[in-house]
Amino acid sequence: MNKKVILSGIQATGNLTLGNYLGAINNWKKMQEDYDCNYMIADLHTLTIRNNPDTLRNNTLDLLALYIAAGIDPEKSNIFIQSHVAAHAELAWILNCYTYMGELSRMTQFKDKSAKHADNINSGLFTYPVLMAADILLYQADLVPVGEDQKQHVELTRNIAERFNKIYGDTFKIPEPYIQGVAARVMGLQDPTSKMSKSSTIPNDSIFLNDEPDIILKKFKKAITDSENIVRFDKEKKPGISNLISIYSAITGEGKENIEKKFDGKGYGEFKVAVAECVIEELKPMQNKYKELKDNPDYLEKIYRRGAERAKEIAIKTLKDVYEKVGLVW
Ligand code: ATP
Ligand code: LTN
Repeated sequence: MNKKVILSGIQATGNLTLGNYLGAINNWKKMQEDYDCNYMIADLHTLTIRNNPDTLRNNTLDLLALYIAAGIDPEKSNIFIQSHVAAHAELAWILNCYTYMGELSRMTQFKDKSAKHADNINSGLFTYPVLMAADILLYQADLVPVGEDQKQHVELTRNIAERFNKIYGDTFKIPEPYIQGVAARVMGLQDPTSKMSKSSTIPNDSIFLNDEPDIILKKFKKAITDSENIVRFDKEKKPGISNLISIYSAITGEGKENIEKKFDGKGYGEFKVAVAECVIEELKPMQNKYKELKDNPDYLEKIYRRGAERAKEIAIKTLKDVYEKVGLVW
């Protein structure tokens, strides 16, 4: 029986956070046995903000090392760099012509990012979700494992694909977002009302995957909570402590009620240390493996070259079909 196809990616914008790990990579790892997995490093998407070229190159390889260190096995999953497969940019152009300005204006990420980078609201930022749709549709993906914040983009992808299929007949598989786990939206430690993000400028708001244990402990100790001092899950009234409970639950596998019982009468100080300790333990093997891989650029190059070849084979089939359907001479 044919396995279902997965495609997902992360932008190469620097240090990954605990949010990226719990919301995305950790789920990717679990899917490798049962699905045909394609995991991409979204370097083209990164160009929507201004990057230093050397930093971007470095971040791209860093992200590749991190995928592997986190347990994405290149023998089981196809790992590749988005810009190595020209079909992504080619299909994105075509899909742009089947996407409406009104749809793109409603995208929450566009609104957030244009507020953040008011001096650089470029058209790439606006059409960012169309490139993402091309990423997904080229591989005829069934499922797209992402964090909660990307659900809207996958829904737009479905709309574009359905619109295209309606005009030209079956061309694209209609993908589903696959959002899993208690930590599908990890919130900032200093601002628990917005998501933990790589590009957050608030000090101590994000846990980075390469943070040293003492830094992780310090950040959790400083996490904003409330004055009740009772470990109880209540997202509305107690967003800070609820976020910490979700993180602890995602890592240990313990249910929320169990955690509330376990820390009954213990206060926030003790709970924060327990959360920090489980995060430190979870990240340790990945941090060690990552350091080894970074010292082995030849191995990394072998993986991304092979990944690009495999990805091209699949992507070109879909692109050719689309070119023929819209009337381009192939
Ligand atoms: P940036 O700050 O550069 O916008 P980001 O931290 O939001 O980046 P992305 O590259 O946009 O990260 O996201 C990569 C993946 O991680 C996506 O699947 C996204 O849904 C997931 N993700 C990002 N932040 C979180 C979070 N706080 N909680 C859960 N999942 C998250
Ligand atoms: N926009 C995504 C990254 C991304 C992606 C994709 C995710 C680019 N292309 C295709 C899933 C499928 C983000 O996480 N910010």
